[in-house]
Amino acid sequence: MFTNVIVKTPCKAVTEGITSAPELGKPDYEKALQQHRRYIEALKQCGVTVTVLPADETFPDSCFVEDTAVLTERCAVISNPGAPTRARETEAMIPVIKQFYPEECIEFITAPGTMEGGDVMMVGDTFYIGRSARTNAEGIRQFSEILGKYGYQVVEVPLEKVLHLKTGVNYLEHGHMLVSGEFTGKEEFAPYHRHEIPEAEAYAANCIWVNEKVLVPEGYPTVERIVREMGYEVILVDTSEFRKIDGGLSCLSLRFKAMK
Ligand code: CIR
Repeated sequence: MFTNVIVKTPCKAVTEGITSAPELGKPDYEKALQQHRRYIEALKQCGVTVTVLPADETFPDSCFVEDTAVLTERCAVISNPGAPTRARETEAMIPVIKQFYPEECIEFITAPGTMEGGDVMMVGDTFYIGRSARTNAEGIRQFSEILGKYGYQVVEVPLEKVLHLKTGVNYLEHGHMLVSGEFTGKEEFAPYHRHEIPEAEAYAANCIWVNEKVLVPEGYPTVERIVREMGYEVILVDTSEFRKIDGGLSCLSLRFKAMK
């Protein structure tokens, strides 16, 4: 169960966030703020305490806090984002994470290692990590060494096309996994009950489980039905503005069980 969530208000510069899909247009700032507020309400419905950090105009992508850390039940790992414009987003997160984790349980990925939290998927005591344009071999080596100390297992998954691991695969607990595109046939995920997402709804493979409820992006009826059939209460959240800059539901928060 998660006790806490950290989010960060989108800044005005969110319109200049990194995107692989410029044809979708730039996010509308006001609409992004509205959608973010609704996202916070949805998280509160899941029984977590939400810490809302103020917007930071220095970093257009800074609302995607997931990429700055991996927060486990035994330690916090501050990442080193591989996107140069995002590398220093972690600095503002450290004092916030210190409120929830004892200093001796806070670890760091350091250069030349890079890692973004969007590449890390937790399945019980196993952490799958995508080797991507943002997370490199050295970052994975450091992450494995750190998590090994805390009794966790780390499994590397090479990515072919998508930005982050969780762009295409998400674990929704109780054995359920949403998989799309390049992840549908991956052997690593064979032990799970894999629900294949059709290409037209691939964006919505990025759903999040929060304390037995699941947040699903609005406008993807097949994914909504699949998640309802798992037996979960679904909360729909419109993320159209974040999608324009490759952001999904998971990217917008850090969900965790606080250690203090
Ligand atoms: C980026 O390219 O870094 C942002 N525009 C999107 C980050 C999405 N984060 C995530 O999937 N965890």
